[in-house]
Amino acid sequence: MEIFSTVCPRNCYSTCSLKVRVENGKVIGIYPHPDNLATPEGPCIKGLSYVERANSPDRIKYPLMRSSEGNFKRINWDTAIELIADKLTKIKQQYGVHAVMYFAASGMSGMLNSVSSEFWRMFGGATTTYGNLCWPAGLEAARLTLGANKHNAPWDLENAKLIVLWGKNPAETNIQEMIPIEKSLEKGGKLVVIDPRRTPSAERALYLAQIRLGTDGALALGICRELIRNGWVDKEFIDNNIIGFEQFCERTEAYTTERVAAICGLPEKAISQLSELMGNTKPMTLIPGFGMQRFSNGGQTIRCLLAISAITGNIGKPGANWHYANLQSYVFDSIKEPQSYYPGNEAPCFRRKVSMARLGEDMLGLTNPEIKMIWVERGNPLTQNPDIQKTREAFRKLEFRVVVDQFMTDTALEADLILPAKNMFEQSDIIGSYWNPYIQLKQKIVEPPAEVKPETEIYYLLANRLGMNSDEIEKNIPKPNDMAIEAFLLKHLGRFPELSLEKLKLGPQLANSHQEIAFSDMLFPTPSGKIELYSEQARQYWNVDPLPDYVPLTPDAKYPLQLMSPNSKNRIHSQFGNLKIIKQFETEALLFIHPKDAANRNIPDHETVLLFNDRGSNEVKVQFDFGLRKGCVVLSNGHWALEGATPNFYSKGRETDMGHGTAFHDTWVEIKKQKP
Ligand SMILES: Nc1nc2c(c(=O)[nH]1)N[C@H]1C(S)=C(S)[C@@H](COP(=O)(O)OP(=O)(O)OC[C@H]3O[C@@H](n4cnc5c(=O)[nH]c(N)nc54)[C@H](O)[C@@H]3O)O[C@H]1N2
Ligand SMILES: Nc1nc2c(c(=O)[nH]1)N[C@H]1C(S)=C(S)[C@@H](COP(=O)(O)OP(=O)(O)OC[C@H]3O[C@@H](n4cnc5c(=O)[nH]c(N)nc54)[C@H](O)[C@@H]3O)O[C@H]1N2
Ligand SMILES: [Mo]
Repeated sequence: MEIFSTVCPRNCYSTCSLKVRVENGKVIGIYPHPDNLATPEGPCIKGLSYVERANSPDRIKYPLMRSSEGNFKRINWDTAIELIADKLTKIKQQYGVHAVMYFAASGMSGMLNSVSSEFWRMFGGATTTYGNLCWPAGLEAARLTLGANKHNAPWDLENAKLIVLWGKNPAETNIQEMIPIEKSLEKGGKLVVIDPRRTPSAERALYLAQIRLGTDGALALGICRELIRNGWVDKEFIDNNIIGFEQFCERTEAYTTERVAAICGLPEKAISQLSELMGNTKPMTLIPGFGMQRFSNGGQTIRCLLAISAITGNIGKPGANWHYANLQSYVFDSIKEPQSYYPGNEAPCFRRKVSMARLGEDMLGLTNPEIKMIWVERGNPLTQNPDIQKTREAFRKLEFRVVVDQFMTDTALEADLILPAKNMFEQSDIIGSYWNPYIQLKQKIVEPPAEVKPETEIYYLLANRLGMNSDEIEKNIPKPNDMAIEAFLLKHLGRFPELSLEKLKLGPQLANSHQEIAFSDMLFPTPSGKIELYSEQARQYWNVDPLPDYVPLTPDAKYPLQLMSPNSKNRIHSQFGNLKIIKQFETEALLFIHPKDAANRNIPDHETVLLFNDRGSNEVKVQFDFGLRKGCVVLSNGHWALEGATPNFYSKGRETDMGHGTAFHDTWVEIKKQKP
């Protein structure tokens, strides 16, 4: 029996450090790792379920080929590599490299993921994606305003006297954050939640504002107007650190309490009370979530919220900061940052790209050459990308589809060839985080089962089979052995000479450059060197108003209910839901609805209804929720299309106003009884 230190590599704020017990080459126990000050109490139920997941009989363990009857048949690696090499060569010769599409998403993070892009670059290029399903509207909004995305260390939250959870639900999506929130409350701090749902995060809140979806920009501008009118702003901080304050004051004038109340569907008193709290309780930490920026107006909304933190001087101090994303240890996956999509910043061989948000539509629209083949890894686009019917249509038009995954997902089921993917215990990698500040080693602690191979090895075999230049292979793709992987990791750690693999094997490490209190030096790397409430770049790059602005959504008159699809407690997107332990907590997909909205349609609780709009229709069971704002319904994302329940049957392929994010929540639907 041995205990190893490692880290959860899922796309999740917490990025928990873990201790893992291994016996006879099997993972048999998961425990807390006390050295991580941000995640001292151990992981969530998903983290604990790794014992089942790692040893699951449902794992794909061999290359699988679709037979002419449509079933999958086991083939050996030689045949699989030969087949892929043959397809790649023929398609490249006949149509050119851009007829091949490389698609990767966020199923597994780590530094080694860059090997995949290197392979496709060495191939001569490929069509790939730009943008992101997750957080880029907010990232870009904060980058335009503050110049960088970073926040105080998670444990600093206990120093806040006021915490505002604005469209974030950490009790489910970042459970470790609830620890410093509780500590702040114990010390007399106050918690405010702004969310159309009464989430578990709101249980201890002093105030819950159940705002109308997509109207947060107006609320923030209304609050700013009150702050300015009452003199509850930090004059000295503004004079020293902000540009555009005068113009911003003018912008807020139209957002009277009365008007904002009507736009947001809140009582007028709520706006004055929130303003008074935010203007007079210091220090304040404002925590905007990622859910709120999944709208066509998401980026500008986030800029409106950030103005509250800025004009009250709640930036760069203990207990006071803008807590969106902390990229201080997030140094390895630059592909996710919006700047990498700016014209001129991309590698020329990848210049042909399709929007992550409009995947299906864009793939179908490409000509000269049309896409003939796709390679999918670390992603499940037929569950997680919007407008699944379109994406499916685009997939089905292709000649050849390769999917690398651990399980038989919606996307794997559409493949011609499935390659088995390693899991987090089967290959070492370096993991950053977007919340906790540590750099961590995800250690290889067991051998991959049966014929599972990590992507780096698959690419190594393919590169050799394709006869790529051996010096290039040597330089860019680590050989398939543990020493070569460690050497690769060490080489790429180069900019952190203070970190060694030996140190990282013991547990999480902080880089020397880590700033516990972000922006405490008052250095803002914007063009002006100040906080830019007025941003010329906002206009230049995204053609939006240079000032923060509220832009109303355009509802769909045919479908009166707005569909929200937040993240769920017991899954990470489309992962974990297939495990027995998770099924105990979530037996089936449920559509949450306010009882009044249901009564208006004569629908009783627990009834199976038809959920529909122009893009799709499916049966789903309703669950009454008195804590939900009327006019919206909730179906969490990550349910498999196979089970008929993914919200992405209904979402449109639409980008956010900045950052090339995905406007999942600009979705309207209707429900009706199956049997009238
Ligand atoms: N358990 C679990 N944890 C996760 C994940 C997971 O899938 N499961 N995923 C990880 C990832 S990749 C992400 S992006 C994060 C996201 O986690 P969060 O930042 O918490 O984002 P969401 O769950 O999308 O939405 C958060 C809240 O926003 C609210 N909301 C929706 N629309 C609006 C609006 O118009 N105004 C306001 N004020 N609120 C609104 C929703 O009701 C929801 O409660 O979680 C990470 N952590
Ligand atoms: N309607 C709606 N849709 C949403 C959202 C929403 O709020 N509403 N949220 C969006 C957000 S925030 C995100 S981040 C995305 C997430 O969507 P995706 O990025 O697609 O992430 P996951 O579903 O977590 O994982 C994708 C796949 O990666 C596989 N995988 C895990 N590890 C490995 C590995 O090492 N190698 C390989 N090859 N595969 C591996 C998993 O088995 C899984 O099938 O979903 C988005 N979709
Ligand atoms: Mo995400």
